Amino acid sequence: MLENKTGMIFGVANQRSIAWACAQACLEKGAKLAFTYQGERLKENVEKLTANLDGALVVPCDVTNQAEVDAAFQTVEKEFGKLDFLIHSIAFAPKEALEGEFLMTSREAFVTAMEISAFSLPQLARAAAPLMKDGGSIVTMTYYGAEKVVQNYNVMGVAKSALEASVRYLAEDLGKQNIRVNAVSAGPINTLSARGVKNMGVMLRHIAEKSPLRRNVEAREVGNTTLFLVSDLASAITGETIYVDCGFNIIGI
Ligand code: NAP
Ligand code: 1JT
Repeated sequence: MLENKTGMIFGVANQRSIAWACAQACLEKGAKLAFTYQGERLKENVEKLTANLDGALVVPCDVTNQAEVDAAFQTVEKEFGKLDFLIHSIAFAPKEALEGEFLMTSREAFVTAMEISAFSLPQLARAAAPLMKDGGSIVTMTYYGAEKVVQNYNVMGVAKSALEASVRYLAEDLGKQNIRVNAVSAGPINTLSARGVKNMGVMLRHIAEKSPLRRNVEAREVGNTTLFLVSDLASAITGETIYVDCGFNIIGI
């Protein structure tokens, strides 16, 4: 399904990362991938995970460093010649902003969360578009806290709202070039990011009880929906946020 297609994946920290599940789904369907990592700390992890993949690229890319972003896309252009899809699976907010009241969010925490979790999408889309010569597909990861108040999600919810709105504006801008832009709204998954979150266990149990499917979502399932969105099967879908959450978001009381 993705034979002859090349993709760039941002946000693999370890084997539990949603980005890694997306990568596996795409690799199974024949895609050639470039992985980016943030900082030396994660270099070894990503290199180990990708060691036995055919023709995979591994490049550093901290989105707060524009020179690194430019260099990453230059490497991909040089090695792959073109890009068909980009998977954005990056978010960050200081830990203290993900507990207590949103009211108390510092200027610094707000700006950091918005820069890394929201601005990075238009930033990467702008760099990717010139390489998407035959059109393309961009997918980002979001969460329900963008839309409804979820205790402790706080400034990340505000950043995810900005991210989802960015998906719509980018879809309009890039539609002319046959580049589609969508978001996957995943239910909570126990990844490295989520591990630091207070009451994650309580939330996972609540969803296992209340969601229509009576269970939590697996990263593999988020990967499969992302595969669908980057493939030609989704050729008329753009600007959307698709829920992969065992139906939890449709429940009122
Ligand atoms: P993860 O494995 O920790 O992935 C988050 C990634 O973001 C890490 O690779 C992290 O690198 C990267 N990142 C942070 N700051 C960065 C920067 N300045 N430049 C480049 N990369 C940076 O956690 P995950 O749960 O898979 O998260 C992936 C995406 O899914 C996020 O957008 C998250 O909001 C979204 N999501 C997660 C859930 C969930 O419950 N897990 C639910 C819905 C949506 P470092 O480790 O170096 O910081
Ligand atoms: C970040 C973190 C982004 C955790 C994230 C995230 N996107 C989803 N999650 C999981 C989550 C987090 C909270 C939550 C529900 C789900 C942590 C590091 C910063 C980026 O609240 C109920 C807080």
